[in-house]
Amino acid sequence: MARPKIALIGAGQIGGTLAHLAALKELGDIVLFDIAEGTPEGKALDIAESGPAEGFDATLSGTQSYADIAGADVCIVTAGVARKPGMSRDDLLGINLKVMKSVGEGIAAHAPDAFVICITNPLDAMVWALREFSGLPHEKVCGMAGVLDSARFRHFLSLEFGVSMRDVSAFVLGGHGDTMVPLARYSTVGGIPLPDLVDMGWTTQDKLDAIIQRTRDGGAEIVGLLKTGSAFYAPATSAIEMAEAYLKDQKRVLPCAAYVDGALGLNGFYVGVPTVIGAGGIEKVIDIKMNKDEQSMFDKSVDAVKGLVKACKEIDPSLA
Ligand code: A3D
Repeated sequence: MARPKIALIGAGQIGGTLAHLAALKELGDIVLFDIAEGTPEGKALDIAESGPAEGFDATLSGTQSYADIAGADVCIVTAGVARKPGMSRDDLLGINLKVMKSVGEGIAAHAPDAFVICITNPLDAMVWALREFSGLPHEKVCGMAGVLDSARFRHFLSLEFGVSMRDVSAFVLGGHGDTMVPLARYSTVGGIPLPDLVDMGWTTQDKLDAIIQRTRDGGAEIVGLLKTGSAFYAPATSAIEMAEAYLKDQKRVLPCAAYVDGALGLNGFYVGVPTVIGAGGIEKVIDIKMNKDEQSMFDKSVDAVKGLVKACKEIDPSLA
């Protein structure tokens, strides 16, 4: 049986890290696509040359032609630009929307059966636009954000409690941005929900609130430290976890930006929700029950994403 084919659209910081991780994990053969001539070819060759020492079996190649992603099983999209000083949100939206158009058309023409994971920001609006431009089934197009946001929450909680990150599970919903909704009630240490841990005196509500805020600001914290560019190791790891769940039909329960039609009071909308990822793509959106406070945070987050989608439709009337 041939190895699966993984197309990475965008060979920047995250794209290169995705290629390295996919090779190390032997998830399949890897094609890096980027408009920057030489970048995908150079990264592919560099990673391939680590193969003898690592002992992986995978071919890596770089390209500027969508024809080379033909038949890809998974496409992970990081193509686009990041916000630069002086650039408004709408400027960024306009530029990355055009990128999503070319990527969506490229995937539709050459890899229409792929499971597509979008990482390009602003995430929830870009995954919606990518789905619209590609015309792929909704369950085959999703966005990576919740796995990363939850991983950040889990990391900070493990530091607070002094326990292994493996024993901390966390739940983050909503859009990827300031309005994301880390749900303490559904987050646990060794199965014990966070509010119970506060009652037990293992931490305080103030400390928990500070951790939740640090999670919301997780991306900005890294940008502030790096000064140029944004996080790429953990974002790449998170998308690889989703790709692996699809390729190995793992039925993983992972939060991601998925098309929600009927669950959580939403009709036909992309936002961060708990899902099951397996060979069918997004096989299920888990319709959790929220209390009044959680629902109002979630509604606020949904409204923020709706604002971005509206702005996309104004920029490109073909999407309206
Ligand atoms: P970067 O290193 O700039 O890579 C982006 C790549 O896209 C560059 O190599 C560009 O040449 C390439 N590119 C630009 N236009 C096109 C095009 N039309 N077709 C193909 N390739 C193109 O960025 P990065 O890898 O650090 O980040 C990529 C994206 O992920 C950005 O939009 C970030 O904001 C976003 N991001 C999202 C998260 C989430 O959790 C959702 C986290 C971190 C970064």
